[in-house]
Amino acid sequence: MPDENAVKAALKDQRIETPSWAYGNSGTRFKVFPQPGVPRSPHEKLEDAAQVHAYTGVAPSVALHIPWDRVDDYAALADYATELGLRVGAINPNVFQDDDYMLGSVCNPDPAVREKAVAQILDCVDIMDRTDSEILSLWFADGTNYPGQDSLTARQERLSEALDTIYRRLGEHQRMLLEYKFFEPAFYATDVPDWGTSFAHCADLGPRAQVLVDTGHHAPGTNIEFIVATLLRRSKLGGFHFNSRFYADDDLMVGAADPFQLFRIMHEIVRAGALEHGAGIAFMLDQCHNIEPKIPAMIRSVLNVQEATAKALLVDDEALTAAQRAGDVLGANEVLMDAYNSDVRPLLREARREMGVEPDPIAAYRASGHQEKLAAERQGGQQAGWGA
Ligand code: PSV
Ligand code: MN
Ligand code: MN
Repeated sequence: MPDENAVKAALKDQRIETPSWAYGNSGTRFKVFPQPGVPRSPHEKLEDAAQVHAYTGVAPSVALHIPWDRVDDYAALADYATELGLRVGAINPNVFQDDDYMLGSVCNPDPAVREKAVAQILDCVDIMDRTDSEILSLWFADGTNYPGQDSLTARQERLSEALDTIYRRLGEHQRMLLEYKFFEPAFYATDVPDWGTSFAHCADLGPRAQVLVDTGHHAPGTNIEFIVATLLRRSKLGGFHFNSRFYADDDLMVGAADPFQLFRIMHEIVRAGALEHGAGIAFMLDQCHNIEPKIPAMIRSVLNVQEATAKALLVDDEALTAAQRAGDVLGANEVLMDAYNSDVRPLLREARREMGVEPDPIAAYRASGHQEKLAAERQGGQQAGWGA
């Protein structure tokens, strides 16, 4: 059986990154519902992220989205993050919201548009330098809507050329993660639709290019843990964008739709020894909170990742391996399900007490009156940019 102290130590050590865009107002193409107390600037988004970290103790970094989080002085923004006990996490270049990008960004048939997109991404690497960010997180909305609209092969060539330019600009301590998504906004062919395409480009580029798995970017029924295991085997898993989906890219709270899937993913991570910091897997959230209050939703999401991780850590690996080797189908499944069905909340409360944070972060945040204070202080919160 796994040692309880070792399990707690691993949980205390895990880090989960929150995204700046989850703190702003968001919605669907039908309506963005503004919420009271929402941040009015990137600085205020950091302040909200600092609350999530204060209540959980495991969320010290914040991903930025450029230009949604545009400021004049990025070094000063990073300093402000430090003041709040945070640091800047992944930088996400936005190359999908300009009119120029109607036919794509780095895969666009027009070389001038491709150049503009690459320049924008290189600017983001400059921002990484100024903020000490180590991850460039790339997601391209590129694709086509109609058969024949553009050459699928030519678009891959353009993508490869752009990625190569960007890769060569990265500093020694920086890496780029290439995210895939099976459809939307392009409906016929997406240029990076799956892990295989992302893997192929990353393999061509080199060790500092890795695949980013966004859990919401798969067709229903996809065995995501298999993808995770395959990428881990080749040291090509860079990290996650956690969220959950019922239908499409729903961006709901991680672990809300399918906590069992999250557990299965974390089981592969734990089994491969990839929870340790040295493995370099970035556990990031990529969510929108359209109808629920954002700070507690982020806290809830962090707790959901921790719960899945705790269950994965509780898997009796020795018993599992023995059952697997013996071909004991039911026995092996039982070992896994035993861990999944355990109530890890008391263990997590204990780990939090030992860390000096609130054992029940949601209840403590609710009781703090912070949300009401924000609602009174902040008027006219910003839109996250997404769902606009
Ligand atoms: C769009 O699908 C998306 O949700 C991707 O997952 C990106 O990571 C995110 O937006 C931010 O650009
Ligand atoms: Mn994502
Ligand atoms: Mn997404």
